[in-house]
Amino acid sequence: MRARNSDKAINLLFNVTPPLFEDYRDPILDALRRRSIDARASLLGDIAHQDVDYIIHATGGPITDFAPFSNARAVLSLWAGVEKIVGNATLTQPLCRMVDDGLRQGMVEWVVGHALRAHLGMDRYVCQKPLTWEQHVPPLATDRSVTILGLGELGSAAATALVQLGFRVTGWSRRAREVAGVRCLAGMEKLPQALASAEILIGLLPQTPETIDLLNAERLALLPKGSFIINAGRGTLIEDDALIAALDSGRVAQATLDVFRTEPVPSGHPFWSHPGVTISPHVAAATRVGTAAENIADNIARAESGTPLMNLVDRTLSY
Ligand code: NDP
Ligand code: OXD
Repeated sequence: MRARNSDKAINLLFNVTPPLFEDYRDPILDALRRRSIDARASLLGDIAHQDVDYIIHATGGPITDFAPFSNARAVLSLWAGVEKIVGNATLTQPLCRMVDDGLRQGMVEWVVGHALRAHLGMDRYVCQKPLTWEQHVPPLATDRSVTILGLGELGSAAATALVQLGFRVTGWSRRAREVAGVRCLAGMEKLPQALASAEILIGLLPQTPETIDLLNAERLALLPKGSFIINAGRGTLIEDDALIAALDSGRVAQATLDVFRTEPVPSGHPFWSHPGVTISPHVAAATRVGTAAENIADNIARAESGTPLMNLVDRTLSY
């Protein structure tokens, strides 16, 4: 990594949409200034390719060929999920993804909210019109088993919050993990066990070749009857047709989906009309400008001082 010449302003190229440029430019430049780094911000077309030091990236940005940016020291994603860029063959620069306190807190709130909604059967009273006087007392959280697929930054934070509420939480990941109070399982051979106890199943996995269609008909059939699915990782995790069939058969009582194969969900897709599906339009957790700008600035400061980058994506794993 090139050592920093402190007299020279560095050049940031924002590979983002114009509204995101407006949102992020000043917070990132300010955060860098607080770290004694002067920087200039540009959009594609405003700067020579070879002068770019860092690329700030978000899905929807205009650059698809990263090869001409031969002096760029890193591509820094504003998104946690990098499936749309990680396989780009022109991208040889280090790729860092977003790990952000705002993103983490937002996801914890969203997951806990929907887990409690499922656990308490809230829809019964919220959606039923006219309401009839029927009492359904839910079990306590201590008698409810929840499984979280993915025990990374977001999954482990959600698992911890659910443990604090008293739920019996199982977490599943690729490598062995330890999260206090969570029964941690790892690897494909443990997936059936993780699914078998999932009265509430929460998806917080990245999209990789291994996770696409992971929840097919055969695996959905391993869930306890009447389970709830809450997916906020990526929409490719669950086969759409298999999910509809599992809902129709009662294997799955309800699915709350924040992520989809195609976003927005195309009109006419069965999810729109299925009574067991709640569509949440990819709002589970958003990167927050304030905390994310600090993250980007921290990483640039590290690169400039020759310290290893944080949150590097492992290209061999695709996340
Ligand atoms: P991390 O990379 O921190 O964690 C990913 C987790 O998934 C890890 O525990 C990892 O295992 C596990 N995993 C990956 N592949 C496999 C596999 N083949 N088998 C078992 N476990 C696997 O990611 P984050 O927690 O930060 O984010 C997760 C995803 O959430 C993002 O990739 C993104 O798609 C999505 N997201 C959605 C948002 C929304 O608003 N809906 C907002 C932000 C993110 P291991 O621990 O062994 O590495
Ligand atoms: C992300 C997302 O990956 O919002 O950051 O899904």
